[in-house]
Amino acid sequence: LTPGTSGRRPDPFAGHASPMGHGNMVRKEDARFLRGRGRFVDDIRLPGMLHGAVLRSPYAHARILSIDTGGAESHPKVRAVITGADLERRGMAWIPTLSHDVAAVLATDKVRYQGQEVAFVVAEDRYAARDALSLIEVEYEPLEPVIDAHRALAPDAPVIRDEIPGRTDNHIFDWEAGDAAATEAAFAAAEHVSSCEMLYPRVHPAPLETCGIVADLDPVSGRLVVYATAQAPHAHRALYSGIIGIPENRIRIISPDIGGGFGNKVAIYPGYLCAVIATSITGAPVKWTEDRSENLMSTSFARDFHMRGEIAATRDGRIQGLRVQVLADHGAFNGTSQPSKFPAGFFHIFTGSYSVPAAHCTVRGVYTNKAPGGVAYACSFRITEASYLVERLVDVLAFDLGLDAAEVRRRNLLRPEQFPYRCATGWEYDSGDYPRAFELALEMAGYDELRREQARGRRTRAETGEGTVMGIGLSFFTEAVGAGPRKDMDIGGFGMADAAELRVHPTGSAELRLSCMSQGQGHETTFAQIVSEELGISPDDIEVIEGDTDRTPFGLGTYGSRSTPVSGAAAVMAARKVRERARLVAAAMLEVSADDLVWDKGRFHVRGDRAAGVGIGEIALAAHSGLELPEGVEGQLDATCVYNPPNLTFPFGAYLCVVDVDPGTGQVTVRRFVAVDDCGVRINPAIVEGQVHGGLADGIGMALMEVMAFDTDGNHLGASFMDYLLPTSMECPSWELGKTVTPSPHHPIGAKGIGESATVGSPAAVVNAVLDAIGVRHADMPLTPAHVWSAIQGRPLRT
Ligand code: MCN
Ligand code: CUM
Repeated sequence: LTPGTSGRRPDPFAGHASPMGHGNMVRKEDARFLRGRGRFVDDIRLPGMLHGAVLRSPYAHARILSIDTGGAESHPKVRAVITGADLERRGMAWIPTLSHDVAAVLATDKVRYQGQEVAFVVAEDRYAARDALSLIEVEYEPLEPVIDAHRALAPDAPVIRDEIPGRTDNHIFDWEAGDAAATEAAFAAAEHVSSCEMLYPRVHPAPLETCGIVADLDPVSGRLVVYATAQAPHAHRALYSGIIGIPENRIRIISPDIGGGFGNKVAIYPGYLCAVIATSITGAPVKWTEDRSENLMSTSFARDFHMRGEIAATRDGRIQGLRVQVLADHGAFNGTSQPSKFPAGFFHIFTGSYSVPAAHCTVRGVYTNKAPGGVAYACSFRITEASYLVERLVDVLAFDLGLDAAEVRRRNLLRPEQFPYRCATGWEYDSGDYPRAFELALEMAGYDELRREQARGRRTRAETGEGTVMGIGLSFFTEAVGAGPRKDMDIGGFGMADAAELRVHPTGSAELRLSCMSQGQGHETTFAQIVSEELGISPDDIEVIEGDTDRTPFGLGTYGSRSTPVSGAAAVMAARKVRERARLVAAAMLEVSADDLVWDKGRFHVRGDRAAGVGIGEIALAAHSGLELPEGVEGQLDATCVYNPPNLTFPFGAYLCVVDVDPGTGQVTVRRFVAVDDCGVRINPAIVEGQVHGGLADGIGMALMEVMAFDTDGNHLGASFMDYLLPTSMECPSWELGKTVTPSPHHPIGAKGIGESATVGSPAAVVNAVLDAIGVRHADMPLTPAHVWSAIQGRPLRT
């Protein structure tokens, strides 16, 4: 990491190297991260800055009888105390969500989940703000909480959202996809039907950096500057403007470095709005930073899908139909951040990677006394749930028919000639060679030998009653990332296109301004590589600018692994526009026709005469010089592209997990994990592998230890990392990665997204492996030792 060197290192993929020029260059951003020089929201300190703290509800469901803020207000360091009543007077106690609902900013009538925001204290320092919280007296009348999603629908269940006139139940929406009649017919005609109830438990993205904000309203200019952990700065600006009524041109959102997002930092949280209101009340900048418990208890959770899946097949395991009913626990407000027309996200891609003639799903959303959210944690808008469902069902089918799980997959995987493939629920998969990736994973793992080892182990155990049991779990996933075509999807009314602005400076260095936002994915490196590949400028000389609405063009930000599919494509197209301008400038420089020029790695030369040429650096200088340019050719070298993707990209992968289970204790050890990913053309293979490593660790976490559990009173049982367990290197094996490359036909460089693939694909492989080891048909995640042990005893625990 010597400053000024290109940071290139030997390519471990030499032989099948990345088609992109600078392949595995080390991440530019690591020079500051590894030296502790990252700049995160909590590092922002403005002169005269005050600190906010949130008073939260101890109850899951209670009526607020009174709030007395007198004690807190008389604290010598407290500058302001804000309650729901204050917000009500400003018309801001409730705000619209992206899912056609409203959510409370500070509770007025009732609290609806434990940890809900009740009041906001602003003080001279963080300690005083926290101390003053205990001086606020709130009188609550506890109400019966609704914690179980099934109970939410009972006729006598308490109505959580009784502030909505005429509301008499906790039902939010019913949604369906696919062809019900065709699916019914497929099931009626099927030789075999397997079904299974399964829960994808509530989990949390749990980034190491919690959410935070510094809001600074200049009372003279009326300009609001917000530093925040925002995955989508431009979307945030538009939403703030709509909510607080300051025109967008007077709001600047700055996302500095983000210490992990994983979907947790897409939404606008009450603490942010309170900080904005607090700066307007006090005239001083206000910082609010969540602590760990606040993050785990109150911000976007993920999953909580109760699914009943059915699979119809022939006796030899050929799938004829898939059917699923979902009960979706959305918490107290429907606050999922996803394309507006999709109340269950992209769950309807649940036919997965298989040729399934008929499919149908229904999703029913309900309110419960839990935090809102639902779409987070590398979920690709609920493809995590969809992928888990189908991969579990295929294993259940194999179990019921007494077939090998690999063989059942082999019989049903989409074949290359079926692409582009329109699945039974309407998605058009862009490209894929599934059997190749699948066979590669089996070969890397030595599948047949593993099965033989398993058989030997079972015999030994039957004879001696001793030893661990080994299991092999498979999954094959299809992702849909890069939302999305404007005609098909929008978020809060905004079409999902993103822009890139590229400027090549006179001396040949460049800057690329993007609307997406890295949270650790390495955009400063990979987007520079994209432009470098198109223009021949060294990636070290290309500055990637993100996360500042004053310095970047409009776009909807980073989630759903859309940066490469959308902003990446925009960057390519902007660079190609610059190249075309450069061609005209080069033609003027060389006094030849532009048509006679040939582009060769950063240089135009005259056809047939390699020596007669000019490099991109010389062209850049000339473009800014007094050179006479032809009529209609603008000087300078810059371009903008707003990219509206024609389709999503469909990365896929084949995963195989080997576990050893101690039947005496239920302890699971992940022995091996083979992951073959295909995300089309890889821009930076090392970064892609890093993304996969992270997602595989996520999968082990969710499959074996992560869960946000509640007691019957609605108390959150996982409000710290002592209780909400995250996987560490101790639980992870040394990953064995493989790849195939099937370019996306519609992306300008054939790249597909990768950021969430492994999180989507891996949980099923781990669960399938554990259940294979213990010979149990189904048990829900997380497969903690207690769950595994109970499942072995024939009494699976519910989460
Ligand atoms: N990349 C590549 N070649 C490809 C595809 C991607 O080199 N064919 C590179 C990209 O250039 C980028 C990275 O891989 O540097 C991820 O790209 P992409 O798949 O486009 O995903 P995004 O950049 O849009 O990231 C979002 C995705 C999501 S939605 C979650 S959630 C998640 C994830 O990324 N959160 C993360 N990975 C994360 N990784 C880290 N370290 N931190 C998070 O918060
Ligand atoms: Cu669903 S988590 Mo990511 O899309 O930010």
